[in-house]
Amino acid sequence: MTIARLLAVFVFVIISAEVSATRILSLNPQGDPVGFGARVLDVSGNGRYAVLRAEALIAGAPNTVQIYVYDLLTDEVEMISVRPDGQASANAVADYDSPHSRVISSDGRYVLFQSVATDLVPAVETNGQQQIYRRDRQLGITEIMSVAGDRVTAANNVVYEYTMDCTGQQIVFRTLANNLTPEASGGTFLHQADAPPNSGVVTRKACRDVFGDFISCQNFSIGNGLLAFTSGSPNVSPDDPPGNDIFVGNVIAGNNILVTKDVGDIATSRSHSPPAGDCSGHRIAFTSNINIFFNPDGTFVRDLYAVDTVSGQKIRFGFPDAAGATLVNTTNRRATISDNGRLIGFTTDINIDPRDTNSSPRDSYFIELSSSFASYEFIYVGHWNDVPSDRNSFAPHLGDNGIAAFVSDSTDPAWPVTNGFGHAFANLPPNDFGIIFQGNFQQTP
Ligand SMILES: [Ca+2]
Ligand SMILES: [Ca+2]
Repeated sequence: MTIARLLAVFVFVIISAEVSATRILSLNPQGDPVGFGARVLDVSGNGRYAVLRAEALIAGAPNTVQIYVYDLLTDEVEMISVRPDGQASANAVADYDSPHSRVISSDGRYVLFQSVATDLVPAVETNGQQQIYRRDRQLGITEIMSVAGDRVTAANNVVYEYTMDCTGQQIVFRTLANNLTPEASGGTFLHQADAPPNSGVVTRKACRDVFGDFISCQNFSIGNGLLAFTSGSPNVSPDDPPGNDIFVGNVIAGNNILVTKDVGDIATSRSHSPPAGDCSGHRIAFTSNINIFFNPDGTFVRDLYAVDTVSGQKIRFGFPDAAGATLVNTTNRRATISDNGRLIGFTTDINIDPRDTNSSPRDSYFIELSSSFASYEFIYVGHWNDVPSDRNSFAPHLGDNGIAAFVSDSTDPAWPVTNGFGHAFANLPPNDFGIIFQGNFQQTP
């Protein structure tokens, strides 16, 4: 295994206060905030499509939670969790348990979701389990992804988290099912959606240790055949310290690189967020309490990091003052990343931007990295046309063009009246992103 070269990166930090604009996405056909609010699951790499989980966003939709794609260019909303005839599935879709990871391909064509419904792909016996499905928006078809190599035998036990790569062809999921591969055991599986049927590479187990044995791994992201994950198993890499760690490895063969490598004392308590990976698979963002880089506070507090496992570059993101205070904590423990790896979404209780004057325990921001990794800039997301949320803004997901979709339950009069439910909002990219959807963002509530 090649040991990545580790480079110290000296960063130059800017706070952006450029004018941007906000709009609400989770409206019903009458133009009112939809009942019970919405969640933002992802934004496509091209920045055009936001994936929402909500009730009845379009006319004729049932009052059950379904998956929708909001087209930020045309304002069209498309239901994703549909039967072959295009009508809503009889069942609500499952909650989404891996909010750091990708569920829409970069071009917006493929969308991944989980449901217990039996009417999405009626020919498949779902064994009474929630299964993973991929909607092809171009062809208007839905296929099951949590299946054996015959593409018919569905998982026979609980399916947990799921994600896919930027092309939408590599799907990773975790399940207790023992009927998917010859190993006849549960674990994490890679489903190659475009592999020839019965080719032997349609569905395979993933995550191995240094001995080549399959291990338990969780919280994954996948890009270009590289899997970022956490595992508490021993010997995941040659230098694996005791306890839970983040790794990036070849999804088939193993050959894992330890990402959460301690600088100085080895932390006995190891708490990490899920690693969020870009399309290349070798750049990830995450939070961790261990010190993987020079850390001004010298203690085991949680920090936000980005690591590139090919170049060896690492950055710890701190508050832009001399102390470099940590941006994150247990409440603000998750990070997201854009498909191009340049934008990193996070939430913080620190009012970094001058417009952010609230006392909210979490507000949405993202970091724009320069292409060289040598500098970065903070962009404030969780506001309504520059008015800060009076409550929380969270779950920022980012298009490569700087479009950010997030959730807020704000009730300040400057915001749409949302009855206290968390709703989906989109924030216009600041000036320097090259505005492509500006016309759509000139609306006021
Ligand atoms: Ca370990
Ligand atoms: Ca704030």
